[in-house]
Amino acid sequence: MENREIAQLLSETADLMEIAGEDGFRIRSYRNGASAIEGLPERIEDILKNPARKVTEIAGIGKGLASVLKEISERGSFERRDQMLERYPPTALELLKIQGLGPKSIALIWEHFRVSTIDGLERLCREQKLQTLPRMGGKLEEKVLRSIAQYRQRSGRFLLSFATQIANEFIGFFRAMDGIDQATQAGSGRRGKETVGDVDLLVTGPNADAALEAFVKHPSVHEVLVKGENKASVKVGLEGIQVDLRALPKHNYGAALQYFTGSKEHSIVLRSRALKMGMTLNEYGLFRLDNNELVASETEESIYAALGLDWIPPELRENQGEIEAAAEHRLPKLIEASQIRGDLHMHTTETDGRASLEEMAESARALGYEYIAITDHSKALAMANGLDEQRAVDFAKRVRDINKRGIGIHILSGLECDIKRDGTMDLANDALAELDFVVASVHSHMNLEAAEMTDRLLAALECPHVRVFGHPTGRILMHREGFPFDFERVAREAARRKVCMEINASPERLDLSAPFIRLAKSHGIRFVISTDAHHPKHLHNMPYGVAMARRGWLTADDVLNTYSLAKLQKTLSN
Ligand code: DGT
Ligand code: CA
Ligand code: CA
Ligand code: ZN
Repeated sequence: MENREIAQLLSETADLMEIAGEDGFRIRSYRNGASAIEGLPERIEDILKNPARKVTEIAGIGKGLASVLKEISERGSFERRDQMLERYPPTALELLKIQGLGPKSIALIWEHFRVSTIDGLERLCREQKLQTLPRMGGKLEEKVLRSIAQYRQRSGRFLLSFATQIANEFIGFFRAMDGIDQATQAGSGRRGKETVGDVDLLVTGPNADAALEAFVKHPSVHEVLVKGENKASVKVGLEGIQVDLRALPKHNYGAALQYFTGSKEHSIVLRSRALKMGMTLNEYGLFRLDNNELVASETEESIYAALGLDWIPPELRENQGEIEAAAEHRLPKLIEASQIRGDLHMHTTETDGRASLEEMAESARALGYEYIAITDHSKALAMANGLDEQRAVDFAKRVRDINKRGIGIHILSGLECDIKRDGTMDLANDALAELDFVVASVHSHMNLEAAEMTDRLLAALECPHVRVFGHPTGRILMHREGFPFDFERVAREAARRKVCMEINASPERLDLSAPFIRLAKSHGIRFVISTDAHHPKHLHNMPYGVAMARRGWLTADDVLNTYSLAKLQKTLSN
């Protein structure tokens, strides 16, 4: 079993225990265990098999969890999970994803109506039976019905980070086989879309057929949906994400890669361009219409070139003007992950982060960064123990001392300052003035009317110390839409005041999305791409933010954290 799957068993069990109203200690230990295991570079199963090792070496795993892990590796489940599954059907877990319903309500609904499915819950709301339960009313029924509709819309999709992880596991597996020349991800994952419906993979090489055979027998495959001569589709892992694999001959790999990368909208325009040029394009190649002669098929570059186009990076293939730009040789030189020199949004144990400043700095240094900004929360986030003015000023001084001493990477003293409901900053100006880097973010009152939210954000931009507008729309993928406001007005004002917009690389946010990035850029905005790390392992999420920037047509020059420290500081002081 992969670490990811083991972690999932633990967190599912914790969810079921929460529904059962069990004590918090055990639940927390399962959840902490799950997150420790997910972040582990080694496989738990390898550690368990090694007599010289103990899983209790891992921070977050005690004796109790160690025996649970042993049991999981032996039989794929553990006693506590089995008990919980006897009490509540696994479908109850799905109800936790409906906004407006907590674990207690789910338990109550199960006890009264024996309902544990989305369809059943929908019926209860329509028949106005939910409101017969204590503390539930007609308003809640309406809210739950809305949440169910939203849930259905987004379900069946997966976060880019999750799909990438699955794709990379298989690609690594194929590349380790003999006789495989290439293994590549195609589809929406290759285009860096923030959520994907399924994972599309291509392999080529003399042993591509063997790769197909090995694919359907891979241990993480739970179900084989289709198995043909040169393609197969399977379901993987407990989440049941679909993975499609195609085994191809080398001579048409480029054509297949182009076809299966999509998007469909991009390919449709490409095909009509081919037709106008007397050619036809399909997954086997580009052919002349008059005599069926093959024009190009082995590489994507040769196909685009034969169509009179520069090669178009996958992230741009959404039929948003990229084909015209490629024809006129004016595609932007997109930013690359290797150009990132620092990370400008992260948290530490001072507030709700899981590691100290020194640990975060060391991990960032190991990534080759030149600088980071530590941006803990401000006091409005009381639950996170946010900084008040005194702590912020003390922190700025501490950072100056650390930089003087030197720890191998430059630290900017930052703050993620809450934007209060009225648009004022959570901390007073004289405290903010002590800091190198203030990110202003909305974390509360997200349900304002658009006009009020716009005024609030415009007011926030008036604070002269704000350098960045953090996770600007507040969206949480597949969970919460961004809050409504007049984005263009705010972008124009931010550009005028030289406030950057953040592209938050946290996989659940990826906020801003590509259309907003392009819109903001058209108003002169510059950007930072930041991980918002709450743990050293989150620093590795940077490429997802870079993918959004690329989808938004950004170059390195548009993104401040590709600059050298000297240039960054100069830009910030202007
Ligand atoms: P997803 O999986 O929903 O996130 O989106 P994609 O883009 O990965 O779509 P998917 O997996 O259905 O198909 C992969 C690619 O294959 C798609 O981007 C373009 C190509 N493709 C699939 N079906 C069609 C089709 O009916 N027409 C054309 N032109 N291309 C298709
Ligand atoms: Ca796909
Ligand atoms: Ca597919
Ligand atoms: Zn935040």
